[in-house]
Amino acid sequence: MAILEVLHFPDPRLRNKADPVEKIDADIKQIAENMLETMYAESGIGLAATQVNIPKRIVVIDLSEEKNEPLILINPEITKREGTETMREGCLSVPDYYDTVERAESIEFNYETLSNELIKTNTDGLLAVCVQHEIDHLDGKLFIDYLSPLKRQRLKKKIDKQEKLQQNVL
Ligand code: K1U
Ligand code: ZN
Repeated sequence: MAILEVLHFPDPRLRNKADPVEKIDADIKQIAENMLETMYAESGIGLAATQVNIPKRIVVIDLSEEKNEPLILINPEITKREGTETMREGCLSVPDYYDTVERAESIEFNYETLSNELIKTNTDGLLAVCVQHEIDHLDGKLFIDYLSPLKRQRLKKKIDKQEKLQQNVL
């Protein structure tokens, strides 16, 4: 197992669109394990392969308190969205920034498991938000893309300032 480097905004590699997984083999299982270890190490509740610079359609999620209920989604796809809800989101690729995003309230989605099973299911609440957030990553989209121009401008200023501070330290 290994902890992978999580890319941070504005890294252009976060904009790559991930390719479908053609065959679930030992390599894919190793990637999924490493992604889980990385997500736990970063105290996240989800992680998409794009965030660790692996352009494949793989997502890991664990919403449990004890961090012992991992979900591994291969080639996840949303087939139906219903209603809207707003929730405060964070992102391991945009550290120290949280904001409210409007998304579908409930979703139907498909994915493959590591044992090649095709699962068709539905969900709502935090899991629905998390699945939408992670599939956006696979399509090169970030939650900050949904912010108003004014909020994005403020965030950009904050990130520019942090980058300048970092350059002075190094
Ligand atoms: O994809 C990611 O960057 C992970 C992200 C997932 C996510 C969080 C909140 C709403 C939607 C999607 C995170 O885990 S950021 C960390 C975070 O917000 C959090 C961590 C522990 C408990 C609750 C939230
Ligand atoms: Zn994210």
